[in-house]
Amino acid sequence: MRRRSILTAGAMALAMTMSVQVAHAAVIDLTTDGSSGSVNGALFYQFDSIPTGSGVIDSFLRIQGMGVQHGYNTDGTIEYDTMASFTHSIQISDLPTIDIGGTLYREFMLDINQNGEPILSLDELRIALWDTGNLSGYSSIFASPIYDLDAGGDNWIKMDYSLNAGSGHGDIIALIPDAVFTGLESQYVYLYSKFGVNSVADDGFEEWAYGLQSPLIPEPTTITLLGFGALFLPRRKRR
Ligand SMILES: [Ca+2]
Ligand SMILES: [Ca+2]
Ligand SMILES: [Ca+2]
Repeated sequence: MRRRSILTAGAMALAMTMSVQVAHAAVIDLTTDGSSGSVNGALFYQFDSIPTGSGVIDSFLRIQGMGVQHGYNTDGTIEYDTMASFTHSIQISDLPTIDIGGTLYREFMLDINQNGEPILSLDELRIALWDTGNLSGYSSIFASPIYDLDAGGDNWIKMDYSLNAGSGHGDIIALIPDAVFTGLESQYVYLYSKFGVNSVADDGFEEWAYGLQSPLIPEPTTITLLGFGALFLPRRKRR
């Protein structure tokens, strides 16, 4: 009897924890130099990725609009605010990996371009896999993404264009756990993103890319020094 009540209390505590997680909504503030944050296992990092020229990165998705804008990469018919130039399919094998704290991640770079309103929100980010690279019509694969920024709550990422202003400067590094990229390396990677809901988009395009030769972010030891360490090291208690 006593044991049963303990189990029930444990189950209730677990249920409460789960409900808190479901209701959890986070704002990852990347508006200071070198700031970072984590959502649903992915790491987001404010970082000046230069150079961003051809031969260094492959830009695979450009989105441009005013206010709210969204789109995804495909070799098929482009939709929404996706720009035809540069947008194309990519495969898992294209994405460089980086080991951080014993966990392997796949790296994406985001280059934002704003003018009158430097603060821009990344409100939705979904990554999905498929066997072919030319899906159109906002395929149902996005209903079963391997990564969803909004899984468990309406999360968003706050970014500041002015930190890395000017052409050729990437702004955000997104590291998605390699473990979610299940299946063959030849599988196609679809990235859907929406900007401007919490802070409006203006001016130039937003562009997703990956490093052609290696990850764009520095070696893990350097990353720790720059700030990722805060995610892995226990905080000191104040006395
Ligand atoms: Ca930029
Ligand atoms: Ca959101
Ligand atoms: Ca823009």
